[in-house]
Amino acid sequence: MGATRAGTATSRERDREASHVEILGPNAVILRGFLEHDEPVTSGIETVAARAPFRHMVTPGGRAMSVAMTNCGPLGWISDAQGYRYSRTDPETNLEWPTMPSAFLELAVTAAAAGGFAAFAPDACLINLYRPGTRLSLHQDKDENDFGAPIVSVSLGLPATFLFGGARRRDWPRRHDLTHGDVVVWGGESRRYFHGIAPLADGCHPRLGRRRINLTFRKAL
Ligand code: MD3
Ligand code: FE
Repeated sequence: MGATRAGTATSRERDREASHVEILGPNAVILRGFLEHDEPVTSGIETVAARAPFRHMVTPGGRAMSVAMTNCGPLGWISDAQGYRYSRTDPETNLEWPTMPSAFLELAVTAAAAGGFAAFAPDACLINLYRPGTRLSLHQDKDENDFGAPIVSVSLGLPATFLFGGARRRDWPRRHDLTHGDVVVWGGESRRYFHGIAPLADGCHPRLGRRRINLTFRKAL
């Protein structure tokens, strides 16, 4: 579409564009449809999960999380009775986490740059698996050391309602749909905001079936 028409584009015309940007909050942008070729990413997930299977981690309070998770990269986020933290090894196997597939790293770095963060160097990728009914309650991500680095998230499969609050738990969350191929870059103030995922609605995605998978790239150390 020509630049001269951009200002008058209808929503149907925007739908045909490869990708467009929506502002979510201070230094937070949704890059709609940023992921163009999902195959290298979905096959990367299979490779990672073959060595570090998805599992329901237990919160410090002793409850199994609704989301199933695994990790790749030098550091992986874990939760157990001792608390939340990053670990070099998978507590299920005592092996190092699988290497971050090159397609993951390239996606994270190019998305961060598109969102205004040059030279993003993630050392952790948390992979969340949602089935119909799975939810992630409002929380902050504060187990990372470097709050100057953004978090990049990639949504695959079934659509989800993302809940985006503010700096305080009582800040009423706004709702945003995240669908297959959307990439979000969270930096600045937004990096500390409360957020979550509403219970996943049932459906069947042509590529992923009855699942949603979310990758979050982080600089943990
Ligand atoms: C906003 N994951 O893994 S991705 C998480 O879809 C997490 O699985 C959700 O929240 C998911 O911690 C949401 C979007 C996201 C990720 C991290 C953020 C939004 C964020 C950190 C700070 C602010
Ligand atoms: Fe989070």
